[in-house]
Amino acid sequence: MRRFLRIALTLLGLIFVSACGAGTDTSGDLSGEELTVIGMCQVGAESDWRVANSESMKAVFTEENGYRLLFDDARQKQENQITAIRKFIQQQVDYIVLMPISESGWDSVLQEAKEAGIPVVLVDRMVDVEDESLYAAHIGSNFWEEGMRAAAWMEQVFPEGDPVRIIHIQGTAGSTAQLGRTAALEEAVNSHENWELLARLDGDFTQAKTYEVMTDYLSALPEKGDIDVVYCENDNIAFGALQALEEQGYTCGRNGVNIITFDATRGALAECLNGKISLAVECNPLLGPLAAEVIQAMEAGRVPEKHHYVEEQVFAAEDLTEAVLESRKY
Ligand code: GYE
Repeated sequence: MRRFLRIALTLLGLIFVSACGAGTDTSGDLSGEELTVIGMCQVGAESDWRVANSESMKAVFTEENGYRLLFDDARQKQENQITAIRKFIQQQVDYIVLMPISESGWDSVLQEAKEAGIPVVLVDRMVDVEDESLYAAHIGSNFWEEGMRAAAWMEQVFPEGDPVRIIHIQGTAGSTAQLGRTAALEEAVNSHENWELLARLDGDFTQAKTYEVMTDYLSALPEKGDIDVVYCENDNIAFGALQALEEQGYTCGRNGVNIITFDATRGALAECLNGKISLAVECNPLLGPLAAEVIQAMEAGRVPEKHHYVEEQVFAAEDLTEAVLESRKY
């Protein structure tokens, strides 16, 4: 309906503009577009999960499916995401899909989108805003629950009372994935007297950063450390940690340092199958179809449910099979 009005207004505008003899529109205004225009603000390409997530979005929001997708890669910077949202508002897109890098700092720009009448769909992470009406829906994972699954596995494999010495490597500070997975580990450590947090490092969800901080940490130890678990907040952190640990002479796996990871992308499942990663907790990046469903519901005039969570499972090295790895889509 809104699009129909926009088309009519744009046509009127065009008649007016050509009557005045000036035919060029430099505003980038897409309000007359017949396809549903989606302005997408992606975090970046920091991880395998993120790349799979972007691909899933691009695969559903195609012209054949009736969409024009304007995809913005913020290169891991919130200010770039905010600039992209403002540009999409100016262009009068039909919907904004936002993967917010962190939870805070969204009130004003989302208010601007609301005032422009553009619904915002959050994908993956959440925003921390006073007014829930600033976003139409959220689609993603329950990161705290993912962390609790990892803690439950630790409880099951480490004999009660034995020391469990843990290194915790966090993802991007202030992101929902970091906050949830960290909160779960903190709760678990606090409720087990024999679990000890040796160090907390910042891996920013990337392999390169983690390799660097983990190498620094391990090489500063006076002697080889007794490490039972490295709790990695995503697969790329796990890859960086594994690389650093092996280089410093540690054995990873059920009889050495147990790497726990989140995402369970193909690369991590392969390391799990070969025994170097002990546990991979799934976080599903293939959120494109669900995002399209929510947008279709709004197009049909329905109010979508506010929160949509996806089903996820865990893969332990001991029961992972080649067949599961083969069938992995991301
Ligand atoms: O775990 C990580 C990515 O927010 C779920 O961000 C996402 C996380 C994912 O970079 O790999």
